[in-house]
Amino acid sequence: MGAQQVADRFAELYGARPEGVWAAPGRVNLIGEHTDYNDGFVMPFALPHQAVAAVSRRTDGLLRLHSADIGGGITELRLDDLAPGGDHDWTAYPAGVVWALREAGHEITGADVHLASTVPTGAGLSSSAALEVVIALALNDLYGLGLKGWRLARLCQRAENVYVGAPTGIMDQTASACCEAGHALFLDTRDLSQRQIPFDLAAAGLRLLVVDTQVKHAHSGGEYGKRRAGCEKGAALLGVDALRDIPYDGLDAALARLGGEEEVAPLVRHIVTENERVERTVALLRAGDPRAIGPVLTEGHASLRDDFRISCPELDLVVDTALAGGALGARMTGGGFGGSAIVLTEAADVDTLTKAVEEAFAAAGFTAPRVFEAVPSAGARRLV
Ligand code: GAF
Repeated sequence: MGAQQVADRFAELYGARPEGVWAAPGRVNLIGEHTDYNDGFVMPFALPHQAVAAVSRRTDGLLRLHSADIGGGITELRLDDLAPGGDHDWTAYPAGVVWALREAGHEITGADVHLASTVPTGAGLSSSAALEVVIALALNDLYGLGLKGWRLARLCQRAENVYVGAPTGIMDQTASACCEAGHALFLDTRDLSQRQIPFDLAAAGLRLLVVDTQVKHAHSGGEYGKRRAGCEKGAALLGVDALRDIPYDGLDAALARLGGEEEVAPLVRHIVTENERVERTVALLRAGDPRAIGPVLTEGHASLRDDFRISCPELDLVVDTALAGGALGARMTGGGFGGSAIVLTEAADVDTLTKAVEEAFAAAGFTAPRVFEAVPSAGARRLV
């Protein structure tokens, strides 16, 4: 989606050129799933797919929103009427950001917005975080708010948690705001410290496929919240602030203490082992051995399927088919209950694996998946 095209459409809609055009990407999470609300480690990278927003300020307290992707005209909202709760459509993401900014004391007097996004929705690739971050960055720049990186991400997370009502962690917004091309972002969600880890798949002769199963999911639904509550219960039973505080070599003792807690114990096991998998992945990439992360990704899938119980038949079929076809590793990515899986493969095997997954879906009677290569791309930025 070109900046010029989005700016031109803005001019048609609002009768003047926009003050600027911004972009914020969706993400793939390489490893570190559901660890972000447990103060743990995550390792996403940005997709080339992005939300692009043309934006101008207003002075009359109105927020006007238009999307190229969703039918309908301009939605006009009064800033003073913005409030969490209620039924929400796509406008809740940009409106929630404006609400969160104003609630944090930033002076916003209105905006005209035209948005266009290439991030697939409901695919576990953070289309909503991309919408939030692109609006936050545009308003930050136009209103000179001085917000950057994780501070911007925190406000977007607040919009999602409180305004939209989805109890998600900080990973997606931070990925969209902070990722860099050619790198994965190693993020400690406890103190939000970050390290950019070089992740140049092409140079290593590798590819990472994203397989969107087309099974739609939403985190405002109950299952995500139940997992989060289960993790918080685990931490409370173990007497720690967050499951991050259980070291990998203390896992057996922790599980022994949770003896009768059949619901909670597997959740604890997933979080503790997943944090260790993120650290192992970072170490392998730093050692220049990207092929070796394959089995770590696959272990992560088994843990999400068996302990965290958030996979689904379509995601499992991608992983099983890819591994049977010689992939180096595969796992579901994102919040789960549908969405996408990732497959790490030798470049030469891309076509064979893609065909194998498509055929397996057809044989199982599933909707045809959408398969594409993910290249670690740039984070949010001003385009014009
Ligand atoms: C979703 C959430 F938005 C993230 O915060 C994270 O918890 C992820 O699911 C699972 O790792 O994308």
